[in-house]
Amino acid sequence: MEIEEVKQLQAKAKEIRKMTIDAIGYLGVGHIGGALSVVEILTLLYEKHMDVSPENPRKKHRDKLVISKGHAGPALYSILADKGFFPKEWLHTLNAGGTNLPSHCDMNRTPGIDMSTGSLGQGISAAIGIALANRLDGIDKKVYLIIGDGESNEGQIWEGAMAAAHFRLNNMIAFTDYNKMQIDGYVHEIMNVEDLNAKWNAFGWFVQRVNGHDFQDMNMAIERAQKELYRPSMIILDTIKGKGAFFAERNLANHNMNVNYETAQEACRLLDTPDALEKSL
Ligand SMILES: Cc1ncc(C[n+]2csc(CCOP(=O)(O)OP(=O)(O)O)c2C)c(N)n1
Ligand SMILES: [Mg+2]
Repeated sequence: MEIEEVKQLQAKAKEIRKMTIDAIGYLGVGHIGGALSVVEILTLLYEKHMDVSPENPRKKHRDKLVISKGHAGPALYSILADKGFFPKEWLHTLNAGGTNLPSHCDMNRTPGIDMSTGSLGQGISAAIGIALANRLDGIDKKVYLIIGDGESNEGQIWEGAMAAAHFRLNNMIAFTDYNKMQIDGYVHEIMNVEDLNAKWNAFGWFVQRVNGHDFQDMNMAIERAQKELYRPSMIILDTIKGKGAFFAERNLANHNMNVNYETAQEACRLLDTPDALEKSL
C-alpha cells in the first residue's frame, strides 16, 4: 500500500474515532474501550476491502461483517454513517429510546448491519452460516468476523473454530481484537487465552498476528488471507483498549464507562494535536 493511502486511512480512522467518542459522550455512557480498539480494522475493511453499497445495504452479492463483540456497535455505526448508510445525525440517538442505533448491533434496525450480535460467542456461528450459504448459492464474497479476546473464553468460539476448518471456509476471514482486557479485568487473569496463535493453528486455521492499529501490517495480512485456498483465516490484532481517548486508554474501567460530554470533546480536540496523532495512530 502506498504511503499516501496509509495517510488517508489514518486520517479517516481519526474521524471515525472522534465520531465514536462524541456519540458515546453525547449519550454519557458506553462501551468506549472495545469500540476504540477496533477503529482501525473497521476503517480498513470498509474503506478498502469490503464490497458493500450504502444505497442498497441488503444486496445479495456483497461482503458481510459480523461484529460478534456487538457492544462495539458505536465504532461500526460511525463508519457506516461516514459511508452514507444513514445520516450522521443518527449518531446522537445512540441507545436512546426508539433509536435505530442500539448500543449492541441489530440487523433489523440499522442499515448496513449484517448480523445482530451482543450475546458473546454467537457471531462465529452466524458467520459460518453465512459463509456456507454463500458457497451453496455460488456467491463469491467474503464474510469478515470480529471477536473479542475475552469473548474467546466462550466455548462456542471453539466449536465454531472446529466447524469452519472442517468445512474449509476459505471465504471467512476472522479477527481477534486482542486488547488484553475484558469486562472486569485482564484477560490473562480472568481466563488466559494464550497461546492464541497455536490454538487457532491447531484447529486448522491460517493464522497471522499483527499490530491492530497499523494499516500496512493489517492490509498485508488481509491480502494474504484473501488468497487462502482451503482454510478459514484468523488475524490476531494486538490492540489497545480505549485507544486514542486519554480518559479511557488502557484504563481497566473503560469497558462500559460514564463519559462526560465536555471530556469527550476535549479528547476529540487532543486527537488533533500532532503529538496525539503520532501516539494514537
Ligand atoms: C454470552 C455473554 N456473556 C456475557 C456478556 C457480558 N459481556 C459483555 S462484553 C463482555 C466482555 C467481553 O470482553 P472482550 O471480548 O475482551 O471485549 P472487549 O475487550 O473488546 O470490549 C462481557 C462479559 C455477554 N454480552 N454475552
Ligand atoms: Mg478484550
